[in-house]
Amino acid sequence: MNITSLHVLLIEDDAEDSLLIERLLHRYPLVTITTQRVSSLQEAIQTIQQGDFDAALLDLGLPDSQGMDSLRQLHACDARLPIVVLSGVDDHAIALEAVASGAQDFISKHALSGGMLPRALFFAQKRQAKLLGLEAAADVDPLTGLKNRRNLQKAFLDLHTQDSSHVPLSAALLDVDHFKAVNDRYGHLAGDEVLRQLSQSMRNTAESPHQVFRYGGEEFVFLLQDPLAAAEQRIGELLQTIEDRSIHVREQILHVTVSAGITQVRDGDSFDAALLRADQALYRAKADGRNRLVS
Ligand code: GH3
Ligand code: MG
Ligand code: MG
Ligand code: MG
Ligand code: MG
Repeated sequence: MNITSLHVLLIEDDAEDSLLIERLLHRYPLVTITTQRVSSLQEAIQTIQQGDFDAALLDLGLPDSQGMDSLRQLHACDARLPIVVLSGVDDHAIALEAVASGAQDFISKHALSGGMLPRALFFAQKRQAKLLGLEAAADVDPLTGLKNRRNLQKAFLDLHTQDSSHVPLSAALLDVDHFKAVNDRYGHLAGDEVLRQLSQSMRNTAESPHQVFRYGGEEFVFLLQDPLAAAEQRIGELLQTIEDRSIHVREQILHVTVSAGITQVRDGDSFDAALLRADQALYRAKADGRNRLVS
């Protein structure tokens, strides 16, 4: 067991209930549980932003908010915080609705005894940590460790709507040249290793705030917070670095090149529109002889 302490936000307006709950939590022998108590939803929302909580215990009857509304507002404030709902009403329908609305668990105040509440919080925290880990893993390409295309559209929108008149954005699509021949000649595992090593060079080019994604196969997308000329220089240097790079795969030394199409994102561009222009430019880079950048 790797959790030895839990910091819990207790959102409860009733002083007696609070005392009882805190006593149950503080007396728990296996995990050190600390609590911070607030007695309204507004206070809870302010406190969440300051503190570092592992879980929240939410009373459904608060002076400034009632029922599922509290749950939804709390969830909107911090979607990562696991919430266990407490209610004075032991109602199966409410319990199901709470869990369906994002609560990790529902506990009736009449059923509070012994280790039940600490256990519920402990498992809520564990489940949430697991879930967040799975979600994070789903965004990462397992071969290269780069971000995959799952959040590409969202990343584009985040950057592009950020006052695009002040933050220019360029998009580049890169494709490894004659990569099929690498696989055919050296084998698929060697091909994988080439992609891994190429992705290291790409990661260096995509230092924050720039971003790189493995778009699929041997294709990569860059979102660069650069006007076109600076973006062209950045990707041009990357292509040169890759051309110069000796890729060691087992006993062999390989050299590969990459072609790229690049475009400046325009006001009102959708991601698809920008990517289409980058793809058309990439097509010309291939047709013009590969190992080059076209805008
Ligand atoms: P071009 O210069 O026109 O891009 O030629 P190409 O051979 O790179 O183009 P093509 O699209 O025909 O081939 C891409 C190859 O990339 C085919 C596919 O087997 C290989 N590939 C895609 N994903 C992976 C991968 O994860 N690992 C390996 N080893 N190969 C991959
Ligand atoms: Mg209450
Ligand atoms: Mg390709
Ligand atoms: Mg191709
Ligand atoms: Mg290719």
